[in-house]
Amino acid sequence: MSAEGIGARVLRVEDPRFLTGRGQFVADLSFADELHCALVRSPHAHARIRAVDATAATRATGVAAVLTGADMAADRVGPMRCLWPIRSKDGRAMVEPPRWALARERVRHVGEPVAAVLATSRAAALDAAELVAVDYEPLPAVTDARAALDAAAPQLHAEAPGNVAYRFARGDEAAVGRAFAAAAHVVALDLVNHRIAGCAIEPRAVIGVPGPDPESLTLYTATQVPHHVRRQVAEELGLHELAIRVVAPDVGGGFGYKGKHYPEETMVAWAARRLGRPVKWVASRTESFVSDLQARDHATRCELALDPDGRFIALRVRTVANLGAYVSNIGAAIPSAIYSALLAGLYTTPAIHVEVTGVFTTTLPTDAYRGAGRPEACYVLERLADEAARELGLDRAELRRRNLVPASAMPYKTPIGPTYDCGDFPRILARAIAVSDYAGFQERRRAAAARGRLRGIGVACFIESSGAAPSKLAGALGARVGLFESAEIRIDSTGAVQAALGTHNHGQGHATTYAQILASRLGVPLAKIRIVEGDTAAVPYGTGTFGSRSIAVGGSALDRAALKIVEKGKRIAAHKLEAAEADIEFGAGRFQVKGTDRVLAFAEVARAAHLAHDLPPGLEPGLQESAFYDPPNFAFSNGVHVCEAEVDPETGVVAIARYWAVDDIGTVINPMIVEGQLHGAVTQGLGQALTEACAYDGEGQLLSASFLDYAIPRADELPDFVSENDQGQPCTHNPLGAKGCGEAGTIAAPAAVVNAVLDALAPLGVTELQMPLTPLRVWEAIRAAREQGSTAGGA
Ligand code: MCN
Repeated sequence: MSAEGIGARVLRVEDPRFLTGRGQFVADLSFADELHCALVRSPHAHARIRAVDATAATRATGVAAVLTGADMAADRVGPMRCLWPIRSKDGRAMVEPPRWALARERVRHVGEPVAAVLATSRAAALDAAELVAVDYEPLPAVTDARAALDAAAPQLHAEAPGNVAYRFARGDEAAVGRAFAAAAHVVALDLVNHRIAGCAIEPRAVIGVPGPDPESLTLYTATQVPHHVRRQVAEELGLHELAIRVVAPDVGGGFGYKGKHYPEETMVAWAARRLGRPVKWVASRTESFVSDLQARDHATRCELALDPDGRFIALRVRTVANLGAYVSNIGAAIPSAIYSALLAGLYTTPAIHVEVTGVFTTTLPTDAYRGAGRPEACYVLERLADEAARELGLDRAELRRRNLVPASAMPYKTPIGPTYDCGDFPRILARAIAVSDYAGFQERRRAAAARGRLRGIGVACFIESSGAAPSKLAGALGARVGLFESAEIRIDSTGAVQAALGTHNHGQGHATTYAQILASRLGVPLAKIRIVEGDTAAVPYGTGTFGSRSIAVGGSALDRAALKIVEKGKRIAAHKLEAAEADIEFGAGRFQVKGTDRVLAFAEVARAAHLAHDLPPGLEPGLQESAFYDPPNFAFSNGVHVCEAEVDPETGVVAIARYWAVDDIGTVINPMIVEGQLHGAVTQGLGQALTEACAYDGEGQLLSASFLDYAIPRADELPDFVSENDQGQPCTHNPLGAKGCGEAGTIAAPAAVVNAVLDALAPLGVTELQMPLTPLRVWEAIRAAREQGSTAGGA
């Protein structure tokens, strides 16, 4: 391992710029003659738009235009189409009602954009937006997906009777039925995986700059997926893709929800072209809460069948998934194709059947948030495993151990679809049990009791389909996008390296880890390597960053392109050193004739390539290569997380005492960055488990539209995290052996925390709790258990 290459714990090269205030985010950019945009958003969850009167707003100082859905219709702007439609179990296509960037005739969630005010300052635009008079006829709201399935529920879309978008099914229903009939034990749970919101530091922002020729447009947007946005906006505006350049400069966190195309991008692009002036829209924090995609929102009935020895013999899952008012990009696929694929988890359960009903409600659309489908699957499995252990009187770690897929079974084809290429799950569990001193827990429980606290321990095993993954599979499952990645490497005449990738860095440290890969492959110091992402004009093509795919897919493309650079370098070196190409070896930045001291440094070869004075016959000048990489499979990261929590029985306050994570993410590029990723993701998982929730009232008003009401975790509430990476099982099918790490914590943490808190409350007889475990909810559960205890005692 070189001091800077793969495996080195180097500090992030991008940080000095951010720490000294030199980051450049979309809101930092301004353009001559720009107009500021304020959006008039629906105050109703559901309403018919009778009329929009923009007269007063249009006359207000500084206002250049007020645009509505009718103007957009007149300009024939197309609907926003989702990227992954799903088929119902009867083979029918999912219902995808049109979603317009500015509402037409009806609004279906609070915050839906209705009109755009363009003015010479942000203040003028915001003031004038207050003057737009929209005549709404309010209609009844329904925010709970199960309630939306009721025959009497308000109907959102004429084309979706019963508010159903799809009824998805996967697995062998008959085999599951047979196994349940023969089971020694059956455990069942009703779980709510509630709705949460991503809360990046930087609110979303978009700027559209027309020109220089009439067809072209540059769109600056805080996105994780510049090429997807380019394609979607091009389709909606009827342009070819190359007419639009999408730039996602520094982005202050994305967490999945910025990985999707938004109405504001369509609206800004269209308005800028229509008015022939730059148009800028920047969300406020409250506006973010009512316009950013939300996530999770599952109601699930799940049942696990076990044999007399506690082996899982079948799993049956029925989920009602709240899609919100419209189908967002991947919003339909996350609770169906993606969630269902991981319901085998780390276990050998031979028969699995899952049904998911995707439902429209008068809420913000749901889509990805860190984990996207994987935390929901993990929650189902790990809550069931604990419940099974409790009902069978088995130790929870022991029950899991009995059911793990052994390393000898790899590659392991799950009954639900995916084939895991590698993994040693029993070793990971054993390590997690050892590092967390699981065996010594009872002592810590007693010590906590002496302090008046109830202490519990929770375990969660997880698998993640990181490195999303074969384009062919995505196509077979209905996706309208591929999942490959591209990298282009340019070497200048001094041997300095610039690499452009189709992924996007919004906090993950790509400028460092990609450079570390190049340092290893090309022997060039980090100081001479520059990574470019987030500009469709600078990158050959890209899919973007989501699903913890950058290292496994983008990194692999980079590795391939680096290999091509070395191959070309070898041809040049062989020619210059008058040796056979097969005799040239490359290492530590030097081309050397095997067994001799005849050497050319990488920079010398680069210079020769650029001078082209003396190249092998037929070889093109220059040193620049690109590679497109389409992975043959997902990279199955996995791990076991253990949490200890203490409950104050008088207040219901939960404190996370300790948290241990043992993960298998294959080859680790930068252990420090991986630790940071884990800490961030675990924190977000703890947030979901304990405090975060999007709350709607009966009229569909979002009650949690500020940080006073939406409670994200704070540093002083967090324990020390102990994390370890087991590198014994590198991914078998990508050239780095790397598996993704970005989401591991959000996947495992909610289940680990809830299992720990239920364990803490077990002595009181509490067996059921739904997230988030707010003090009130926990205290109420304790009180109910005590009351029941005293009634039972008195009876
Ligand atoms: N890495 C590594 N060795 C590995 C795996 C990863 O050194 N075996 C490094 C990578 O090189 C990269 C980082 O860890 O620098 C994360 O890599 P990866 O797991 O490939 O994930 P992505 O880069 O694709 O990031 C996406 C993932 C997701 S899906 C969300 S959501 C997320 C996240 O990462 N959002 C984030 N981490 C985030 N971190 C920050 N700060 N902000 C966000 O919005």
